[in-house]
Amino acid sequence: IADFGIKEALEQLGVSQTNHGTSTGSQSFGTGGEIASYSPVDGELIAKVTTTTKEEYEKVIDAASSAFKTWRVMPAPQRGEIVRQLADELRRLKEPLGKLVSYEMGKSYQEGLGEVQEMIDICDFAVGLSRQLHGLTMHSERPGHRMYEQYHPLGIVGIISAFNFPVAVWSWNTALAWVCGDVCVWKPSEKTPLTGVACQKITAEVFRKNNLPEGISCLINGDYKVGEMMTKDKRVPLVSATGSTRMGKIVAATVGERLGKSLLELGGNNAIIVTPDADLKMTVIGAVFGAVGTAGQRCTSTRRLIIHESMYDKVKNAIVDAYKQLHIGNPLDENNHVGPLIDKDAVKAYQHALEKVVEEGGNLVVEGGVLEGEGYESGCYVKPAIAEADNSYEIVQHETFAPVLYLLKYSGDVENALEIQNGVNQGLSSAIMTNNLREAERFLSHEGSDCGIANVNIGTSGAEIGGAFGGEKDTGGGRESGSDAWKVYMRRQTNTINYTTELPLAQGIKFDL
Ligand code: UN1
Repeated sequence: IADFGIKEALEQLGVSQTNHGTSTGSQSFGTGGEIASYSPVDGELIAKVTTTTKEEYEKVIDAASSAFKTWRVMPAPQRGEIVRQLADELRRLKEPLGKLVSYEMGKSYQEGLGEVQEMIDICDFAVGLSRQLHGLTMHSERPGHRMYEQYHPLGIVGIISAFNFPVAVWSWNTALAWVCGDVCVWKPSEKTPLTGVACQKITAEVFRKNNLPEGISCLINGDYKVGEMMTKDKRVPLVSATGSTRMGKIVAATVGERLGKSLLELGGNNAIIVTPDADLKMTVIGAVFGAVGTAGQRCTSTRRLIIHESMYDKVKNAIVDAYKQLHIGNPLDENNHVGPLIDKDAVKAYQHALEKVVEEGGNLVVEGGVLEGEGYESGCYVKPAIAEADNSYEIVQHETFAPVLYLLKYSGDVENALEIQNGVNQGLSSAIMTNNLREAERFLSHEGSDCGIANVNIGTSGAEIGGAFGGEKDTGGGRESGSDAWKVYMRRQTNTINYTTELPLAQGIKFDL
C-alpha cells in the first residue's frame, strides 16, 4: 500500500493514528471509546477515532446553538464566500482526500476523485445559490397591502451519512445548509470515521481563518446511539439521514415524534429497461458500470435489467462477455475495475443473495464467489455475479448492497416492463435504453417510472449534483443536492404588510366596532 501514497495522503490531510472524533471546529474532544477503522483494501488498521459521549454531545450542541446566532445574521452571499473558500481547499486536497476515500471505503481511486469532485461541484452550486434564496411575491386581495414570502435559516442540521459516499453526501447537505444560514452536526458512518475527521479538519481551518465562531461545523462519532442523541433532540430541527430503509424508518419515527423534519435518502432497487430499440453498446457500458461500479454499493447501483425477449439473449451474452474483462483487486491500482466490499458482513449478505436466488429458482449465468489469496487478504473481495431471476423473488425485491445483477425478461409493450420496474418497494433511480420516442416519453410520463430519478439512454447511477437527488416509496421521499432542494434547510415565512390607515379583513369579513 505504501506504493500508493497512503501515508503521504494521511499526512497532507493532517489525520493521525488516533483522532478525536468529536469536534466543534478547531476544538476537539475525545473521551468516548474508540472506533477502529480497518481498510477493506488490505485489512490494515488505518486509524482510531474516539466516539462521542453524552457530555461531549451537549458541548457540541451548545457550541452549535451559539454559532447559529452569529452565522444566521451574516449575509447569505458572505456565507457563500466561506463555502467558496472550502471548495478551494477541496481542489487543493482533491488527491489525498480521494485517496483516503478509496482506501477507507474501498471504491476505485477514480471514483474517490469523482466523489471529491461532487463536493467541489456542490460548493460551487451553493456559492451561486447564496444569492438566489428566493421567495415569491403575491398580490394581496386587500387594497394597500403587500404580500411576500421569505426563507429564514432553520438552526442546527443533523447529518447522518453512510459509508458508501463517505464525504459527498455530507457536502451535499452541509454546503447548502451553510449558505442557508444553518449550522451542521455530522455523524459519519462508523465504517468510515477517518474521512469524517479529515473533512472536519479542512473546514475548521477555513472557519478559523475567517475568524468565525466554533460550532458552525461540528463532528460527532459513534453508532446508532449517538445518532439517536440527535434524532431525539428538539434543538435539532432537521435531521438528514442516508442509509437503509430500516434505519430511515426509525429516524423518521423518532424525529416525527417530536414533529421535527427529516430528509431521508434510503435504499434503491434500480432497474434499466432494455427495449428492442436499445443501443447495445451503450446498454452494456451503462449496465456494467451501474452494477459493478463501487462494487455495487451505490444507492443508485443497477440491480435489475428488464430486457425485452427479442433482445434477451443478445444483451445477456454481451454483458456476460463484458464481465469476463473485469479486473477485481486493489482499488488504488487503476488497472482494476472492482474493489472490495466494505466489510465481511457485506460479503455475507452477498453470499446470502446468491444462495437465495438459486433457492428461489434463479439461474446464475455469472457465478460469483469470494476471492482468496494474494491481494485479497482482507477477505472483502467478491466476483460480480449475474442471475436470471423473476421480479417476484423475495431476494430480487430486496436491496443487496453488492455486485449482484438480476436479469428479468419482458414481452410485448413497454407497459409490461414498467410494471416490473415499478413493482418493488423502493423508488430511487430508473433508466430506459431506447431510440423510440414513444417508449421514452411513456417511461417519463405520469404513468411511467415511479422513481425520483428517471433517465433515458443513461444508466441508473452517477447522477449530477445540479438536479434534486432522491426517491419515492421506501427510498424515503427526500431530495438533496441541486434544483430547489435547499428549501428543506430553511423555514418559510409569509409576510403581509398593510400600508394604509384602514384595517380591512381578508375574505371581506365585516367586523365594525
Ligand atoms: C449514494 O449512493 O448514496 O448518483 C449516492 C450517484 C452518485 C451519488 C450516489 N452521484 O450514483
